Amino acid sequence: MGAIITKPYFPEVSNCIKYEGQGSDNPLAFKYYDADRVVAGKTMKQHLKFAVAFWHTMKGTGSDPFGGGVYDRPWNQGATTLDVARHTLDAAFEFFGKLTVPHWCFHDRDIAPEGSSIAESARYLQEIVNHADVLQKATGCTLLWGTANLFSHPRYTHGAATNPDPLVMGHAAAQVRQAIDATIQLNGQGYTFWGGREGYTSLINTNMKQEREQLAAFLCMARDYAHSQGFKGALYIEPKPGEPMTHQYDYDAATVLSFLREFDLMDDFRLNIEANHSTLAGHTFAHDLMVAASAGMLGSVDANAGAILGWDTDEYPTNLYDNVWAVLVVLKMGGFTTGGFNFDAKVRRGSFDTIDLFYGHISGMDTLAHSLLIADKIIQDGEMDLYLEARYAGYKEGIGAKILKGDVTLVELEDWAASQGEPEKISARQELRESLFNRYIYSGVVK
Ligand code: XUL
Ligand code: CO
Repeated sequence: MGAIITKPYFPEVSNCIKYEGQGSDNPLAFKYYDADRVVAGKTMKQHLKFAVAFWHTMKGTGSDPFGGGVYDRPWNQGATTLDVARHTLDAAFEFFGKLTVPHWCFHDRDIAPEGSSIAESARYLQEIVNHADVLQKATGCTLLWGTANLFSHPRYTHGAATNPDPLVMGHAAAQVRQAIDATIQLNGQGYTFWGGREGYTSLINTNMKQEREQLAAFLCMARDYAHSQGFKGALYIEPKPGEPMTHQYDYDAATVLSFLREFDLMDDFRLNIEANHSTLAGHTFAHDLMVAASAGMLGSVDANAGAILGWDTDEYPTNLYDNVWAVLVVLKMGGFTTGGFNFDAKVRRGSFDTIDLFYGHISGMDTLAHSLLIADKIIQDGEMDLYLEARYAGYKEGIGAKILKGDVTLVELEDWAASQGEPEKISARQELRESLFNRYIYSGVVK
């Protein structure tokens, strides 16, 4: 990582965070994330492709549904809103450098203020993107993905692309057009569409069929624009089941895949799966990742964790079990290409200090690095794969293989079953499998 080029907004951390190993009791050191350590043919840095989310880290205020902001951030100062934006970006790149993350992610309205017209907003964004360009070149930290905030402004209350008023979609088009340009200028590897308010609260006033068609039409326009500008990165849809709307059109991975198939968009979009969104949809994180990966559609991951509160609490990932599964799915699909692990996570309301931002990210990075070592060990040992192969062996040859090839009729299958009699009752050994899996988790597998 390049030199720190701004005044220190984080004086409590004077140097870059280093790997000190499991024996270290330094809270400002990595215990597992050793960026250059090679695992399964790539460095940890290349596998995990960590990104910091600008919105939570730099713009988070600690507000919740019961109270407003509580943090005093030293970068929240300046004569104009553009000055504040510049200082916030300087502070962000100081943070990225000290944390040694290779990437970051932003929404247009996180990094630049909204103007009083489309043209003024575009000017503000361009100024700030030019500044980000300089900071990226100076530090080596680059954009994982960009996006547009199509949910905070009051005009988006009834949705952006799914709004009954095409003028609202027009404003969304302006933001997405400008945010795609910003992503291209900053060499972003991807561009994300999270639905925001694309959903509804009641069918009593909603034409669901048309709203979904509007959304598809909007995504087509955005895709065509990105391609016309030579954008080579990936376009992602990020599923989420509810919040802010009661019913979100991008409920979960399976719903998004079906939407993309319905509107013939499978070749143009991939999925960005977020842990806390999967659990809000009633799934595990691993389930949604597996649904996306099985369809060859897993693009990137928003790493975080939910709590029992029942809303999107966006905590840092600290749970080895869930994250070993996540890394397993990523390794088995051959790793990320354009995507990575973006920490869509924030410090708790009571974690007032800027140093808490370091503790949160260090903890998340170590959890995923540790998970990488364990997932690699599971794959190397091959025991889990052997078990799965044995369990599905009936489909490897004979009638099973013919079924998968589509070479058997229903009647032929009936005749075969009649000749075989009752199937054996074979235990799925779930309890044994769980205990074997835990051996990997608890052995720690490091050194
Ligand atoms: C909202 C969420 C967003 C997206 C980007 O729950 O996850 O921050 O990741 O718009
Ligand atoms: Co997210």
